[in-house]
Amino acid sequence: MKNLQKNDPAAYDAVKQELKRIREGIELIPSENFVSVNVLEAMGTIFTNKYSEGYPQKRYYGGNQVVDIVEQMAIDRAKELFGAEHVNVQPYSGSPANMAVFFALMEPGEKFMGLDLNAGGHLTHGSPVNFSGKLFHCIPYNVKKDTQILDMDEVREIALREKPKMILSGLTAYPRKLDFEAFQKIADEVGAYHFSDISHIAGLCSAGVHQNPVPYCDVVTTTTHKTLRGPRGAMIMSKIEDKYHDKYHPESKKNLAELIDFNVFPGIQGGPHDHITLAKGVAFGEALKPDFKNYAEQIVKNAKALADELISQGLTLVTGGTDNHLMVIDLCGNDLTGKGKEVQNALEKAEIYVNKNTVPYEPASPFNPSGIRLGTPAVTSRGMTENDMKIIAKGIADVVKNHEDETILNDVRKRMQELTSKYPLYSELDI
Ligand code: DSN
Repeated sequence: MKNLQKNDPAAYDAVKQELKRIREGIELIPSENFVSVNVLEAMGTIFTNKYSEGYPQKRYYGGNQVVDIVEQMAIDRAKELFGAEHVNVQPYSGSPANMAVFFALMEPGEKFMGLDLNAGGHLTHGSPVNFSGKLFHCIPYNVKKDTQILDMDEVREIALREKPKMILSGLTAYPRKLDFEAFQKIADEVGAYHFSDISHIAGLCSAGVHQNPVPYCDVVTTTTHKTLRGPRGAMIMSKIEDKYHDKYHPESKKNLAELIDFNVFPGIQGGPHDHITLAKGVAFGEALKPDFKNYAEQIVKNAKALADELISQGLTLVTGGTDNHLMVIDLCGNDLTGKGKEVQNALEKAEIYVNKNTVPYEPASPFNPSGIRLGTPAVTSRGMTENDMKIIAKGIADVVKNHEDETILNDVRKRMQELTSKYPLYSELDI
């Protein structure tokens, strides 16, 4: 970064500070990861200059012959990775991807089902403060109060009663596996579209460590920057044919793939970010390599090791553990109800990065919730394994139990720095 260093020292200094932070700290926010230097390089290319509204071979601007190759490469690799019939790689991020799907499948005011936000759903799965809950009629489904686990019989009962036009399966803070086949059966029974948002677990799904929803669903969205370890962005995968064309879109001449594309552009977006499309293709290429399967398996092994040790250290986890890459500490179990923000800040002082989160049937508020969400994609990318998770879990437990004791926070910080010093991060970068 010699040019930035010379010409904009303030910007260069910010990059250096952030590099120091991520090198020293323990990154446990489950939606974050460390992309490869190949992906970083792809994001910093001259493709950022181009405008390419439209799709390969059908553009509104000239000079897109190379961009067409780039976009088609990303599409082809994504199709191979997930076994998808159709892929749109243009969504800027997860929320616009989900918005395009809503607009493709639903009319304002129509009914759909999504997982309750406090139980681990996403804002775009029907929260009243989001477009999905404002423009459409969300019937939330929830986890069981006693087990905090999804009950598919209950999901089915709601679907039979409410007859939604769409059922949305997906998660951002639910630590167990989703049974996409069961969701599909329910959707079939009530004649609803099945739309799945696998933003968090896409890397696990592509590697066969979690059931892949693509064979079952009408539409699947994912961000590309979480377990999939690509650039910030998203994509939409779908079937080509619209199974409910005659029932829901009798006037339309478009199949499902065309409906999705039309609702991304011109529906809600303008020009795609071609430098990011290149980086998506690079990341999909990496995820197609055999090593990525080992990586995905290690994410889950690390999550289990972290969860087991947190429990051994006396902490309570939502649902009692994890099957995927994430877990949620239920602070109510340690008399810290509504103290998620304080605990998050204390962990940050110890250079352990997590995010405060609601717990199912949250007794406090979303601003001062009772949970801490954490996960293992980023620490696994650094090469950490199960023994390291034990050290981290002990550090987390010490902070949770002593979150106002600066001496202990300082001691944990030193232990975490000692651990991270053994796992160099981005040493290839010349910064
Ligand atoms: N903000 C993301 C997450 O952290 O899960 C979801 O969009």
